[in-house]
Amino acid sequence: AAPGPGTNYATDDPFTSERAAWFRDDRFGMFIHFGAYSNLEGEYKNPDGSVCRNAEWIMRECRIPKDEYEKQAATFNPQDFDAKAIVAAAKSAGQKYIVLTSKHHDGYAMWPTKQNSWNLRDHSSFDKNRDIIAELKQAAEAEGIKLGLYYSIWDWHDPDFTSSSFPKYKERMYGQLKELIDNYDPALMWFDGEWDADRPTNPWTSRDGEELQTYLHDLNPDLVINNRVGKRRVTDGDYGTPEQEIPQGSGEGQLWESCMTINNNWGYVYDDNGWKSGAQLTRNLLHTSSRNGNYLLNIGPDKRGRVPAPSTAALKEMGDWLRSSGQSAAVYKAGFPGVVSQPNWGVVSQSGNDLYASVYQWPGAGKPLHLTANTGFTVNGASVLGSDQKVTVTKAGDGYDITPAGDATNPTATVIKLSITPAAPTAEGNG
Ligand code: H79
Repeated sequence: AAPGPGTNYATDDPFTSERAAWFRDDRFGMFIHFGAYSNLEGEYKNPDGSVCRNAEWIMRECRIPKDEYEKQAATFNPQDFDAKAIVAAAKSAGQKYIVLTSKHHDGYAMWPTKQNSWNLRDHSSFDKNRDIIAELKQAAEAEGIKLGLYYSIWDWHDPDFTSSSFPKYKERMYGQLKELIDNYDPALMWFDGEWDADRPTNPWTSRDGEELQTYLHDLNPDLVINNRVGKRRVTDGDYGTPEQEIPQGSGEGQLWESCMTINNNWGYVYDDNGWKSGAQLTRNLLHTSSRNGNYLLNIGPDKRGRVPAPSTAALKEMGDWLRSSGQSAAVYKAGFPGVVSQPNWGVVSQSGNDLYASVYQWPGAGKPLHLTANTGFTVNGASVLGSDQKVTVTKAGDGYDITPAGDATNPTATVIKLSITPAAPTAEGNG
């Protein structure tokens, strides 16, 4: 891949394709898990009265017979799905793109596909004139937010998802993907379910992944695609996809995006109250961006399409932090700091010749925060964002001590901005 145009970044920011430049800049997106499973809201009652619990995996994990799963999906009526409200929630969080599950492993299409009738228009109790993906696209576009679509390669519903009749499945899959691109012009495709399932063996191969990328880029060369289009090799897609984890490294030359839930499930579960705090989520975002990653944070609307209020509240808390005192500069268009090591008192990101030290553990007035330098640079100035307190920077040991005069301004993270001049390279390398 050619080096991206991200001249704002630290010098060791990973190379990427030109088409993923917006993705790298944007840093923060909203994931939406919404499908026929949402209609069960996290539990299935067996004929014998026993209850089985799961979210988007409920069809498989609860061994719901296909006809029973189809029967419940026929009552699915997300009449309160409000694309404008969802986009407003994303905007309030500072999220720049949205990725909606157009089809999860249960194979149920959330748009009026012509490939089969297993979809929200033809197999539901929903208004036949509505198309929630079209609604989301329109609402997102109006607010300058990009739309991406999740699509599961694995399909529990289509009988041709087996090795012997796989070509028939693949043809319908290609047909569905063309519909998605023609109808909704997504900026990004998020594949999933490419792995080797135990039974039946997932027939998807690396070769299938390569073919699919070529097919999609012939339709739209700008389409950003995640690495689960293939078998998650560095060469598959535009970026890596750690799930429910925040890696410590900086991606080793590959862009990455960590997807995570706000509570404990992707799909809606009525009594899942394991909500992460806005402060924790904000620190996750800071951690991710300071390691060259994106953060894709999930909401799971209920069976009527409503977003749980605690999700909306957490998202707004994140946006409030980002909007306050210019702190968003520590996240957007910022990345791994080439010149310093990550400290244990917070995280540091770099954008051009500015370093942003997001401090979690404030040392107390007059006590130093130490930064270990990897290469030579001089510090031209330092300030606490949103505060006029003085910050003293002195050379110390293997780097610099930053000593603030006053107290932390923010319990989530207080950002100290340092303007630097990197040392000119010498004959021996970096001086
Ligand atoms: O869409 C979300 C997940 O459904 C999907 N990827 C994210 C974005 C995903 N598919 N598989 N996996 C994640 C990993 C597999 C987890 C499993 Fe399980 C453990 C499958 C069976 C045991 C989790 C727990 C699902 C059912 C029980």
